[in-house]
Amino acid sequence: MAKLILQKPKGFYDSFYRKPGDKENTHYCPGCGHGIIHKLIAEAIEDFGIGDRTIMVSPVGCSVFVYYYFNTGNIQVAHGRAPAVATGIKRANPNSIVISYQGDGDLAAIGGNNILQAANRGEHITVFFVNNAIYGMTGGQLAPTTLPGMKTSTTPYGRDIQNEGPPMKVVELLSSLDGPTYLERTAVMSNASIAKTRKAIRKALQCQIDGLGFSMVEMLSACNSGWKVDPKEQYKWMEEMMLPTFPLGVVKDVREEREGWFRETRTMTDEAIKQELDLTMPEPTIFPSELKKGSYHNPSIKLAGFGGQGILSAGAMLANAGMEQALETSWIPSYGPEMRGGTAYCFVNLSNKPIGSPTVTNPDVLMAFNRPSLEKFEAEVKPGGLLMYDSTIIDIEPTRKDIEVLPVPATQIAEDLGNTRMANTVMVGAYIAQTGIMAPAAIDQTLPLALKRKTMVDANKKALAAGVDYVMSR
Ligand SMILES: Cc1ncc(C[n+]2csc(CCOP(=O)(O)OP(=O)(O)O)c2C)c(N)n1
Ligand code: SF4
Ligand SMILES: [Mg+2]
Repeated sequence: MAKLILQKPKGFYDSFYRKPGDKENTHYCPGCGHGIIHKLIAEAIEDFGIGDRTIMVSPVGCSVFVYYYFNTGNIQVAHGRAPAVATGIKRANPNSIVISYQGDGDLAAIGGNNILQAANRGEHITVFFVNNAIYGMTGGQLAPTTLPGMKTSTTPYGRDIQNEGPPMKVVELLSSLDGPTYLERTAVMSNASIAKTRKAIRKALQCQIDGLGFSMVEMLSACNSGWKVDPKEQYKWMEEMMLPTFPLGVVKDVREEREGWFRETRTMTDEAIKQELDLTMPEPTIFPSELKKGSYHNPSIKLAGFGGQGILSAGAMLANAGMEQALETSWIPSYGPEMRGGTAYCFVNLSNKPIGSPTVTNPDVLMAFNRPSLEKFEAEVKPGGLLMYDSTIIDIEPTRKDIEVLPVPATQIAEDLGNTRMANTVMVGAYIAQTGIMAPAAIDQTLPLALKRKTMVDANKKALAAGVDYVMSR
């Protein structure tokens, strides 16, 4: 009897450690085509032995979390921009294998011109295009690939081709360009079609490995949630609804006619770049504060709270001042799906060395502005790190013993100054005083950049000073 092997391919992480909650299963709806397609790609990455040089570019759409799953380099990009980012990665690292993974809303609607231009340039990237004929993630709106007569939340009477035009046939469209090398449309709906998709995925990747140019597989894929179809009926639905509009098969394959080539990169020293750009950069003055107390160098900082508490502005205060001090800095707001629940996060890095990744998973410093953030992120702080929290509004205490904990009654201090909304600035003041990472003057100078309301600059300078005073007088 055949043995069933329940094991993840090595192209996946053994455990999806980035994913909140369940680390074993994907976040997709049962029956969703994305999960099957992920597995086929992960298996190919393992079999080709390219995991250590593959970079997956995740789109916006249900597959926004591609980076939860693939044990490769990962980057998540703005809606529709995956081919542009993939182009940059590939050109800077010609030996890498760059995969742009995109849905039909992402690729054919908002990113329509991006894919057209990348294909036309014949970029040496591989695009896996998941066509489920709908915007799955946002609740089932019309996509360029939605089928005639198909009901969506934005076409409740069905797609009317006199109104919305006929479905866009992307591989056929791209085949009219000279750029692409290999274009195929497959489906993910039966064992035979999955086997063909598996083969096409491998052909497309091989095309890139051999330096032959742009390759793309369009995969028809089920979205029973978006279609409002019983999962048991989804493959019948695909056969009846999708196949007449989207014929399967190879649409263009000129691999035999093309010769492989790899772009050369030019490596330049920092000095040469400065000379070429005629830049006279100030030498970094590293952590020049007179308030310097401890060893808090090169921190990765997570700021977390509710939307409206000025989390992003607090991060911007630190990042702007860091730039002013000629430090390497990064600032990334993060309010993705949590936006609906009103949570806002911000990641900041300040460093005297180049910053590898701007995301902050395990921060050196956590600034928690509300109780859910403290509860959620306390465990993530690096041992020996610093946890600051607004003790006016957080009514619990952190439990970790291996980190430094600094309660700051930021909201109370801000209220005493006449405006509780400046609690964020008080916290920044407390932070720079506690760590000595930069002088208050550095933040003062750049405050107008971080604040939306310029009339609030003077008041915020006072709030900053009050935060500093709070720490210095402890
Ligand atoms: C700039 C921008 N515009 C709109 C959105 C909202 N949005 C999120 S996902 C999505 C469509 C995704 O559809 P698709 O690419 O087909 O992916 P699927 O979920 O179907 O796999 C849209 C419009 C956004 N996140 N960003
Ligand atoms: S909404 Fe559709 S595309 Fe998104 S996970 Fe569910 S089935 Fe998949
Ligand atoms: Mg879609």
